[in-house]
Amino acid sequence: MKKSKSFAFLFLITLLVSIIISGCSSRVENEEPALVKIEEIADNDEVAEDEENQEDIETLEINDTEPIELGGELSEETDELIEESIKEAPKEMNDSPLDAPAIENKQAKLEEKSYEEEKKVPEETPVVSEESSVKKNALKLEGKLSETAYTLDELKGMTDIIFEGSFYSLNNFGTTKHNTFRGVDLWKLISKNNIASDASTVSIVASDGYEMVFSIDAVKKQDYIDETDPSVKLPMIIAWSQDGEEFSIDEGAPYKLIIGQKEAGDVNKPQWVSNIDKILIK
Ligand SMILES: Nc1nc2c(c(=O)[nH]1)N[C@H]1C(S)=C(S)[C@@H](COP(=O)(O)O)O[C@H]1N2
Ligand SMILES: [Mo]
Repeated sequence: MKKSKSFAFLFLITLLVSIIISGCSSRVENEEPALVKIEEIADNDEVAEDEENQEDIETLEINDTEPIELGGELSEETDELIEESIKEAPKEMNDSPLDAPAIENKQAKLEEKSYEEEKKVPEETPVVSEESSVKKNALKLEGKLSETAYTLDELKGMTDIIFEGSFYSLNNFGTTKHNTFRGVDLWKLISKNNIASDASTVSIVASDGYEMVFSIDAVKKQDYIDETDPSVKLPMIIAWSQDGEEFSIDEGAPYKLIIGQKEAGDVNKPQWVSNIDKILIK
């Protein structure tokens, strides 16, 4: 019996070699993959009784979409496989010729995987759209507080914490400007959500990854200045409009962090985070 298995294995190798030689430049499209021929041999020799082997054969048969390329990369791969089979032949042949690595074609493995994954999908998975459960263009508050997300309309409804005022900006190039912003007082907004007593920083994170980190004390501060006007005292705000015009949603949620100056000469414009994705308390 062992002798006939050896013969079957040798035959298999011979077959593979002849496939490579004859198929070097040919392309088998959507036909039986060459390796499926193993099944025929196996059936003839009545050695394909092992269920695992049957599964391997089924997997090979699933190949009905991707054409198998013979020659080029695959033939190199096949060469390797043959070398491997020869090396491991004695051990493998004690089980069954079909366990030989020759059928462990990488493509077959891949298909086996996706096939297995397909099989695992329950038949009636309820499809819940993420869009329906997540508020669109919401301002997210995350981290050490009661996490929440506010829509623009919800923010506009918070009349108790709305702040509108003229802010002076100075950027790195010395450019200065005055603009009127309308939004909510950042500290008062955070305070509505049970901020943890050990929270120490507030990160303002934009959808493009731009981020500014402030200490809790910096966010609490309600007396940022405008170096051109000593009468001005400003809180940090999350604004949704500038000079009466709402921010566009083209590049993210329509919120912008606005902060005054700590002292005269303070370059505050780079701290104005546009398109805020979330406010993260740490
Ligand atoms: N989301 C986001 N906000 C940002 C930046 C950025 O790259 N991404 N750049 C900052 C810098 S360096 C400056 S000077 C100002 C520029 O603001 P402006 O685009 O309104 O001129 O935005 C600040 N806010
Ligand atoms: Mo900048």
